[in-house]
Amino acid sequence: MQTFTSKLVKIESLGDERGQLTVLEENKYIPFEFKRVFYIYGTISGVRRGFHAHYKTRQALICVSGSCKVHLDNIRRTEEILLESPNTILILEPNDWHEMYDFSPDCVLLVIASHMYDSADYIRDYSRFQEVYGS
Ligand code: T46
Repeated sequence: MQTFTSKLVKIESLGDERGQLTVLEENKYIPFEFKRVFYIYGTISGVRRGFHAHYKTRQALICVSGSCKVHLDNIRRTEEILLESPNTILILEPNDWHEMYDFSPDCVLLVIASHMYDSADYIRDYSRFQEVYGS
């Protein structure tokens, strides 16, 4: 992932004899202040979602259950990321086009976002993505 601004971060798990607990805090493992949390689950087998980049929204993606893959594209390179641990975060920067796929039936993909939802912040057209981030 070295040429991507997005990056994978390992989180410490606070486990004891009762089980596991993981904490996420602003400006610690999540390198931004966040305004919104949503989660994607019950994804039908074979479905691919995403297909966009953003202008400003930064996000943190965590598979808190199950697994899924994320396809990243920064115009110069593509990469496939496997998310399969509640202790790994993908810090997804706005300039990386992303698609999520291969969701396991038990996948719960938690997403923490820096901004409130705004459909105008999405770049859903690949040509527009190349115009904005190509140079
Ligand atoms: C992203 C990836 C990782 C809202 O009304 N509010 C929200 O906060 C969100 C996230 C979505 N919506 C509505 C918009 C659509 O009508 O929920 C519907 C499904 O959203 P979308 O098709 O954008 O879902 P994905 O899985 O393609 O993308 C989502 C996020 O939208 C996006 O920011 O980066 O997860």
